[in-house]
Amino acid sequence: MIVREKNPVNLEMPFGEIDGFITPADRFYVRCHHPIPAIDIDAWRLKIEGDVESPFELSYAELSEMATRTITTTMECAGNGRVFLEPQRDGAQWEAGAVGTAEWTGVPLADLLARAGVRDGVREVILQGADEGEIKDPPRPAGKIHFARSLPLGKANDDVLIALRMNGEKLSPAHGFPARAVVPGWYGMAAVKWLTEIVATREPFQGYYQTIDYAYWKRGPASPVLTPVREMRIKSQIARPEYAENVPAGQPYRVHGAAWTGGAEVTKVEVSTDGGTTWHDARLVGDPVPDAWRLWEYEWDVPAKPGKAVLMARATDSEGRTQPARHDEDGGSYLIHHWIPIEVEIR
Ligand SMILES: Nc1nc2c(c(=O)[nH]1)N[C@H]1C(S)=C(S)[C@@H](COP(=O)(O)O)O[C@H]1N2
Ligand SMILES: [Mo]
Repeated sequence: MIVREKNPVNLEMPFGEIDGFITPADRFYVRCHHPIPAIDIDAWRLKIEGDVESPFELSYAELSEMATRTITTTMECAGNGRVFLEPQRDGAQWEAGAVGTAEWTGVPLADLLARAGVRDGVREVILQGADEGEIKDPPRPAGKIHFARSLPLGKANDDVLIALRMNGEKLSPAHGFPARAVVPGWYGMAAVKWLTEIVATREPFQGYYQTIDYAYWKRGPASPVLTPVREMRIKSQIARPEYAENVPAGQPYRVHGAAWTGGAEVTKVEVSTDGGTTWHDARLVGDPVPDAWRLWEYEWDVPAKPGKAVLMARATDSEGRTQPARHDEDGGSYLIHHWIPIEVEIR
């Protein structure tokens, strides 16, 4: 793993090394805003409260006894690929490895909300984690705050899991033990780790991590509106060749990578080996899995003449959405899904 920050711990997988559909837990990127909280599992409780008929709390044993569902989803940090932005932006300088696909097992959030009895008029469900810390740069609230995000009630009741297991094993501390949210089709910041509180609310939640942080400017009929980052944008990444790799001249080379999107299916991946002038269809590998990435490959006939080449990949989904040629500045340092040029050396 590549260490982007030591404390709080932030690790990315060298994306060039993906070798399968499922990302093993110890190769799955780690994104933490605060130190990993020390959790005493006997004292830990998950509270379901707010605007509900009967608030309640569960111990780890009680939560583990509930009926579970297992889903395979891709999770990408909304800042994945930030290092490719020009000019350079503040924040963790992720390359392409702040993304992974895992099999998650957990209790549907809808079941917990049904048991609590959500009152009429509730619009959002806030998820809060046990981790806390002070924000460095203004604007910021005073003192320590917890990591928290909200979901619209419709999404919360649709397909969100309170996951207890990742790839069949108990969650590791870095990935949110004892329980974390998994929010299919959304960027990773929605997948709150070390969950302690689930709060139903009538008001749109305006917490730090969906206003000051993890928000973008959405265009509408009037002035741009600051909007929480939510659904993942259509994106493809080249795993190999890697940036600055030496590619043997005059031989076939298997260009490969992965592509994903939020709430739709990847239907096409194209590859350019001439800096975006011409594009060729890549082969989509395996069968589509909802809300999970699709691996792809393309056999490149590498020219016999040595020199530089610029590779790019671009994906299209079943909603007809495709990747833009350039980064959308309204996304700030998030939603990075433009064609990312991979320069290689043919030798
Ligand atoms: N409590 C808590 N949950 C959190 C975070 C955090 O810092 N604290 N980081 C979020 C972000 S930004 C991402 S991308 C994902 C990363 O999950 P992972 O570390 O298991 O890959 O967790 C999300 N959940
Ligand atoms: Mo993230």
